[in-house]
Amino acid sequence: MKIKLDENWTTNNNNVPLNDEEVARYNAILPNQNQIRLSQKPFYVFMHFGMNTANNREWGNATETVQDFDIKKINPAQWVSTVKSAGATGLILTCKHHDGFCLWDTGTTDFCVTNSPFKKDIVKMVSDECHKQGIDFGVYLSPWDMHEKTYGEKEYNDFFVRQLTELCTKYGELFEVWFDGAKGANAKSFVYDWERYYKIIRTLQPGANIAICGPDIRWVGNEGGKTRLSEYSVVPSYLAKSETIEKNSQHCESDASSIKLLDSASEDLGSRNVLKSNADLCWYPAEVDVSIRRGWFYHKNENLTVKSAKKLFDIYINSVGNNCTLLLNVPPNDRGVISRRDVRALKKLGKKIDEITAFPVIQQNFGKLTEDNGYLEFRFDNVKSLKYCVLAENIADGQRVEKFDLYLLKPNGKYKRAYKGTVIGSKKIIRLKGKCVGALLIIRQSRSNPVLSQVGFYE
Ligand code: FUL
Repeated sequence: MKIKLDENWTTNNNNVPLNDEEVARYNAILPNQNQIRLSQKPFYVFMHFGMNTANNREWGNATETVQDFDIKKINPAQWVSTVKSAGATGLILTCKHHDGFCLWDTGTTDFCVTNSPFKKDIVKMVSDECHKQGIDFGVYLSPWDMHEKTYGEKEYNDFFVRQLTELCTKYGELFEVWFDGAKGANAKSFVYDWERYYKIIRTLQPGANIAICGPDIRWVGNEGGKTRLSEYSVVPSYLAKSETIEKNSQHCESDASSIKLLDSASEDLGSRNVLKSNADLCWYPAEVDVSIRRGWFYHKNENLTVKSAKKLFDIYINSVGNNCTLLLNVPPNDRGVISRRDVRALKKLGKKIDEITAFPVIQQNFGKLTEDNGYLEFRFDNVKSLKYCVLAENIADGQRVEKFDLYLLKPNGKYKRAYKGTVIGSKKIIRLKGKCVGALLIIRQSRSNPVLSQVGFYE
């Protein structure tokens, strides 16, 4: 293969401007502190648990009663230790799904867990356990509520704000609030007062990121663990508008667990081509939400659909290793524990994640590359069988790299291209194989000088 080693960002930047007004406009869009923290803790677990667990359903049907919640006990200590064994750092609980049943002791409705045979406040039990075992706690609160009578009337906004306020004040610090855009096709139409909801969260939980129908975290656009080739964090602001998100969300129960492939229209969200025609831009990084099983809630007849550790690890590489965060759903079962099969897969996943960086060959923080840094060359002290290369940009300086190539220097003295990449962002994990004695990283295209906080090679 002929290698064009002479072209890089310091020579021709792939024939696009390295610095001009447009580039400065893109690079002025930066993550806030909460979003930076998010990028440092990019893997956390979703737990779908509630009325649907008891009734073996994915969505409720508005006929449920508190008596239907006949779960006898739960084991939050096991939930949280399972999360930790997978290497995840947070847990988001479905405090209220579309059926409207609240898992906490709420003053807003009788339709809640403390009026059920279970009696205890599950949000309290789970959040206490997260704090005890040292992981973050977050809440999912479904805006669509098929049980609440005021849904569809403007009073519902007050009702929802009261629920949100309870969750934001009674359960300690929240790291994320997840607003689902899903709603049944036949449900009453309703205009949510999003700005009012956001204000409550900003005031009561200033450290929380607001996801999906929210301004901080973007839904990747499918629930199958897929990501785009280039996941940009700087995108047009209209993507964060609730109307856009609601339109793209689920509208029927059978949609809920389906794998939607990305359509080509939405494949490119943040290239220069897209950004140049959009005046308003925002920092809106993608989150991949995907279930370990076919459905979001536990169903006994889906025990055989538990994804293998290998599959989960592929999803991890594709998400966390592709400038996204990963929200992996692990539903506790109707006996109040996470089933054995899931536990086993998660433990193995945790081991695989640890192994990525367990045996470093070289790890370097370059910071801002200067005009001399056209190629970053690495020589190893002997022949290595590399397994991973991990790259990261310092996103506090924005998302800059648009194209790069990674070459490995083979023992015969020849370079072989191991990877052709686009964006790097908060993390890029590249799987490698074969023997080599060195490596060469060439940034081909960047928005101003690249700022690399990490280049690591691992055996
Ligand atoms: C969807 C919901 O309809 C599913 O039940 C699930 O909660 C998923 C995470 O979001 O929109």
